[in-house]
Amino acid sequence: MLKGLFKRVGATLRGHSVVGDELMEDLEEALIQADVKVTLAMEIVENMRERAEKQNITNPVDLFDILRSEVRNILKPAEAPLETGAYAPTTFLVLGVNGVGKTTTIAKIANWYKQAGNDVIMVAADTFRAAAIDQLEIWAQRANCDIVRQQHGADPSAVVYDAMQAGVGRSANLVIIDTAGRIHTKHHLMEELAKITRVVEKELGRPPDEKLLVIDGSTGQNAINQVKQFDDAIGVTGLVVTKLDGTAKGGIVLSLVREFGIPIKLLGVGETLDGLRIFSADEYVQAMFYDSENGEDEEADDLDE
Ligand SMILES: Nc1nc2c(ncn2[C@@H]2O[C@H](COP(=O)(O)OP(=O)(O)OP(=O)(O)O)[C@@H](O)[C@H]2O)c(=O)[nH]1
Ligand SMILES: [Mg+2]
Repeated sequence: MLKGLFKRVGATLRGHSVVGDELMEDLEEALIQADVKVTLAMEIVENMRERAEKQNITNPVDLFDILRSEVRNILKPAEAPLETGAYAPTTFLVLGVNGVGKTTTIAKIANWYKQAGNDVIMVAADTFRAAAIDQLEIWAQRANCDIVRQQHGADPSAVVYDAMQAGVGRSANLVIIDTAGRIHTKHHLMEELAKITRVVEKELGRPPDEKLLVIDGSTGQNAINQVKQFDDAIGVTGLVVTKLDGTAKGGIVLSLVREFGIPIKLLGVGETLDGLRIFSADEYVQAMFYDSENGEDEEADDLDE
């Protein structure tokens, strides 16, 4: 599903006949174009230069292996499974600015747990946007999960309180909370999200097991500001990077891992319930470089199984 995100990087390597300064400069530029932040692109290229020299590499195409291992080394520490609570219900709070794919991701996660035989409650705590509750309701039907909701405009914390009562009361396996991407002001939003976490903590006896921040993979460097803001205000335990099936160039994932060290838990690779992948550094690298190396436009289907 990920379509050789690093296509241009591959084209750069193939477009040179010798390994030298010019290639390295072009490579750095290609990485930056693929949403790798400048300092990290410089670091990757510098490491490659050193390794190429040590190994006496003269054919640019032989740099693929080195680049792949550099990228893998950056991504590997970001692998981590979703947390499970010490006692039921495991509770996930899903955060992110508007339109990044929160609700869709929640439906995918809910469906995944439900398919594995779990009792899942979806929580409609985005009460700000008029259509949000109905949207979650439709997904709950598709995933065959329960939903806790109130009317449009209700206090999100009150919805979460109801959901925790229900979830704790019947020891549901998973409670997953949808939140608003935008309300009156950013400050209000962060306050509201903080209040929701306090309600979970009070009712559950521990904070949410995951505070998952959803990032649109095609956002570019602005994603760094988003992570910073949510992490400062709420604390983020894991990232979900969505829309990697689209025009995303993939480098933003490297930048985020390097900048924050927050695990990447899941990837979104489609608009339907099955468009969710567990993040694996190896698979991500394989998918990124797939058509780069082959010089073809075929899709990498490694993550599509
Ligand atoms: N191609 C693709 N589209 C996605 C993916 N995830 C979500 N989308 C689409 O992105 C759009 C927004 O998704 P939502 O799940 O409504 O996003 P949201 O963050 O809940 O948005 P708000 O509730 O408005 O803040 C929809 O059109 C989704 O189908 C993905 O992994 N791939
Ligand atoms: Mg939503």
